[in-house]
Amino acid sequence: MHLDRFPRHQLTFGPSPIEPLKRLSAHLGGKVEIWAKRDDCNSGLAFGGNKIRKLEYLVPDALAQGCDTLVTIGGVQSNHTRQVAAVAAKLGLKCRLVQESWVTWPDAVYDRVGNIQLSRIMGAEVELVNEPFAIGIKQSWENALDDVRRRGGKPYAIPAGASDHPLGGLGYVGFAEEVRAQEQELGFRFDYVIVCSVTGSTQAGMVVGFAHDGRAQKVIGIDASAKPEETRAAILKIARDTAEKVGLNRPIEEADVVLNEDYAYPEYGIASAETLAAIRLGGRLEAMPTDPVYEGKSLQGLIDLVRTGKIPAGSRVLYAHLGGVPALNGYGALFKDG
Ligand code: 5PA
Repeated sequence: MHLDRFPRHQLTFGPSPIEPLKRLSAHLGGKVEIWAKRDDCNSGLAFGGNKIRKLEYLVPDALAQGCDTLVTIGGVQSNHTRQVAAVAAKLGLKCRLVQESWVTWPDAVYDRVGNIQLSRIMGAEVELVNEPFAIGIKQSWENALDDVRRRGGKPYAIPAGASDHPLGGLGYVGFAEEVRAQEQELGFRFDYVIVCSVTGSTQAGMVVGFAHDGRAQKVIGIDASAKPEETRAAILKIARDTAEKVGLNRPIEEADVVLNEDYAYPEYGIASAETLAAIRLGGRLEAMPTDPVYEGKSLQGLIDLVRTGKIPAGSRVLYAHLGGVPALNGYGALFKDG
């Protein structure tokens, strides 16, 4: 593999820490060792997260093209748009965000707090658009790109989640390389990696990165889109494109994309009672907050897979914590009693 062929603009602190979740492991019977890789605190840029790691590979392209405005899209409480706003501010670029009504949520301050508040504070131009959730290319985003051009700017187009972009899968190939180096120090290898998936490039990058040492199918995606066919297709496409880019020595097969659909209910952006229970458990046992849209669902998946023995006794499992905690502010009513 040749990840180092691609220029990388460092935005993370360096390798994100891996830590054991001892109280959670014990609570679930102590037969599976649960560890977390903390990409939720991988950067000082407005709380970091998985998009910062991806954007490290898009930024050199944006700068080389002489772009002056980063343009992207997400829901009202998108973590991705907040991280793009952060990167733009840090680099002295402008930022244009399309925030669609992907989630219908009644908290009165939903469009004032958390991610969207941070994006506004960092100077992004935020446009609220009344359109439903979908991970594909959206007209509203094309319109924003046109608008920047019309005003004489030079936009750099970043699709939802930085996923459907030629360089979008590279960051999480790097994640796998980082894990391999950390495993050397720990003196063991993880048997499974748990990752939340929606737009697909996080898992796609991991699939390619871990295919390098035969572990592609040990990357267990937990769908949070509730549109698993679209997410699965996105992961497969991005993984294949990325594998070719980095020169992986074997093709990516459909079976390499493992996506569990069991925890995305009732719908994208809405937490089930079981997701909320997982969020509380992570908070109470490990002081590790997770959000109701993404990481709470993958934490619920991890807990259930351990409890039901689908992750067998004796395994070591790595939970990739991808960030997203600022969105909790938009869901305050859910936790008013803890
Ligand atoms: C997101 C995505 P992928 O989109 O790469 O599959 O990652 C899923 C994911 N965890 C997992 C967190 C905290 C995430 O924010 N967020 C999107 C956003 O707009 O924030 C792209 C959907």
